[in-house]
Amino acid sequence: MRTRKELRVGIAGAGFIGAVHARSARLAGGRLVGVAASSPESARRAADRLDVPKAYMSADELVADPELDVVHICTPNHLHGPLALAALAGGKHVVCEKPLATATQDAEALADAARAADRVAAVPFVYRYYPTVREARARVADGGLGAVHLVHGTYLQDWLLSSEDHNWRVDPALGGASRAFADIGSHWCDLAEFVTGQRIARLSARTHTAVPERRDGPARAAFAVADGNGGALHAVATEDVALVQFETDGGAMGSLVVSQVSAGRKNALRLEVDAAGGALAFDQEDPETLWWGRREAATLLRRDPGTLSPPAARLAVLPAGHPQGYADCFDLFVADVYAAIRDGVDPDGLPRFADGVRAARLTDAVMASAAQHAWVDVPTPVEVPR
Ligand code: SOE
Repeated sequence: MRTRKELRVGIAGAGFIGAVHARSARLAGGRLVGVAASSPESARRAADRLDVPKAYMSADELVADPELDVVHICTPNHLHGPLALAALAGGKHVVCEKPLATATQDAEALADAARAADRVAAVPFVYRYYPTVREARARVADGGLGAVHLVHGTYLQDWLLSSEDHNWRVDPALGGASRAFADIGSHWCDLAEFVTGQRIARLSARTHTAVPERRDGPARAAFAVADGNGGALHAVATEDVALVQFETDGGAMGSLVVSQVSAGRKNALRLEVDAAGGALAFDQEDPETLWWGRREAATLLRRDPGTLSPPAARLAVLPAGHPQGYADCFDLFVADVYAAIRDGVDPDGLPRFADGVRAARLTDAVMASAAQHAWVDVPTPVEVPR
């Protein structure tokens, strides 16, 4: 009977993503001890919903619980930093939703604290876990595509299209100074750098608030449809749209359109890498295939464990024709985190706090460039040992 170290898990935050973390933690062999939410009553409802024994009085109580080995932080963004720091101080491993913190210096302090505490500390840039993304990364890395000329794409959603749509992310005090770029542009940039192996070295950005006023209304989950019971209109200080052009440290050019007000687009992350010997394109809403373009033809490569490169096949847990999706990415991500905790391994492509710091620095550069209407250099991370 194979026995493996039991991991006692707490989930701080009971929204849509907290439930996703809870499911993946269970599938990775974690024992869910308890959940915290915005109030004790909300935590009790979440404990019932998630079939978890304990409802904490607060997230602070959860991260201080000596009976936990791993804490998943799924609260609104402004709480990420303090909760992650407290969890690390208490000797826990941490999975913290992006953005790691709403200020770069706080994100850097968290990465330093995780290293000092020798804890596994990860950020769910989970789109890395699509096997077709790993296939694209492997084909760029093996040199088969040649020099990368252009990296471009979009990340489009429509859940904030109406002035009736409201969410804590809109409020800079809860979500941070940047909304659309920090929330989803960060995913796209993480994926672009992950697939190409290149870093965005300088960028020029513009941001736009397309919906200048929104109704307060009861805080609704991401993607929830407005029920028309909104409160008073209030001015919006965070961006709905970000346009970014960039140059990489590998000599490529790039562009990105980020929007949370694009009607009909639900979670449309698209990335294309155009190189000397061919092009690859990934669509998060159609992740079972990878588009491969050459001068003489264009092909749809299928996610088939039997034909994928080894780094991609590792994540292809279902046969071809049995689609893997977003939840599978989360399961594979948490399984890698727990393997790193249990076995001290360094799973290929595991996004850690250093990647959260990178996202924070890119966000700072986008906001600075948009404010100055100028090109801005992006500090290239010093690759620190895990
Ligand atoms: C809302 O924009 C959201 O849930 C993001 O917060 C997630 O990071 C993204 O994966 C899906 O959309």
